[in-house]
Amino acid sequence: MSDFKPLVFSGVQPTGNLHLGNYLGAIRKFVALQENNDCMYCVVDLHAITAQLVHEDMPGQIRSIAAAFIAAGIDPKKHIVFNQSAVPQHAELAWIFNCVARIGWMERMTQFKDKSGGKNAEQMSLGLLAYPSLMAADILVYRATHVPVGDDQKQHLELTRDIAQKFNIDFMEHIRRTDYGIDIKVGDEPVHAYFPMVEPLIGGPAPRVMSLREGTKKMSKSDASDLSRINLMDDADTISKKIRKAKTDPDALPSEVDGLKGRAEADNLVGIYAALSDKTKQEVLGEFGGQQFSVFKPALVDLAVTVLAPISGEMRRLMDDTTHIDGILRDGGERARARADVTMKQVREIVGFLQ
Ligand code: AQP
Repeated sequence: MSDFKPLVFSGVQPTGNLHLGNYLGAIRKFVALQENNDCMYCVVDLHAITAQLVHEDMPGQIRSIAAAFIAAGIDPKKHIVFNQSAVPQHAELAWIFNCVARIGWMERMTQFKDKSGGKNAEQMSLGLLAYPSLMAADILVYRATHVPVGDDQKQHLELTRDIAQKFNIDFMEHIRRTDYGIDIKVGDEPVHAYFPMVEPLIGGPAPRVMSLREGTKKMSKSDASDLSRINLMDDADTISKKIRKAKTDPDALPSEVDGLKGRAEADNLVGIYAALSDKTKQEVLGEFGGQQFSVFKPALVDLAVTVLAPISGEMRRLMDDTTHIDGILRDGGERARARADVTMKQVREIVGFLQ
């Protein structure tokens, strides 16, 4: 297949207030990648009902994620911004992947264990267990090759590769009978396949932003404490209060990155500063090494407000004009459906469904 091209895909769940972790781990990377790549950015609303079925304002939540994408700098004309439920092919491919993947693969996912609280697993929705299968379908229904995500999604992307690989092997002979195959490498082995092996794009100084209240727990929308996270829509006073109250230790900042070992909270704040200022942690410590948090925290407040205020201002403006946001999502949905339709016609043929 000669016209197979790299494609960037990623998604964000409309499950509440976007926070600094979502921004640094994902959205900021989305913006950087759009310069040189074909990108699709999705509000994954089907995922949002896996942990909690009923949401008070689902339309508002969907719009706010789309508004965050645009406010952060994503160009919806050059790239595709859409919501997942507008493209039914995601769910169709996810069903096929449910039959490719094994239950044990799903039960091993740490996010499922965390969200189900271990012992309560049997009380969780079947959708929560199958979440990674839908995520694999989100990506592979476009045969996307690169996925920018935070570090917490690494395991799900490994599973996406496992699902792609099993599909490619299970249907190897069927794929050979079509013109749709591609030549890829699995490790060093050349393989004729249908689905590519996705590359996760994880990295930078803050791939996993941690809670401001507990340096060993990730910053999350669903954390009961609002003080644990900086929301993209927080105003300057709130950001200042949250950073001032952020848990730290009594020591001064070290001058070398090695000195952050065993100091999860300090490491987190330095990582946030580095990511927000496009510096390395070492460069930040070059500036603040030997200083107390009483000096570092106000500098972090200034930086966070400078970076986030324009984004939250633009998000508010966009959220006031729902017609505009809805138009972007509708247009993106149409373009995404056209692409997904090509893949699903081929997948149905490979699997052997009459159409
Ligand atoms: N703390 C984090 N640090 C870095 N990246 C993060 N991401 C999430 N939290 C952090 C990245 O943000 C993208 C969108 O995440 P999501 O909303 O789709 O799902 P999530 O990972 O489950 O995020 P939350 O905030 O923890 O939501 P809830 O509480 O609803 O589960 C992903 O790329 C993710 O890696």
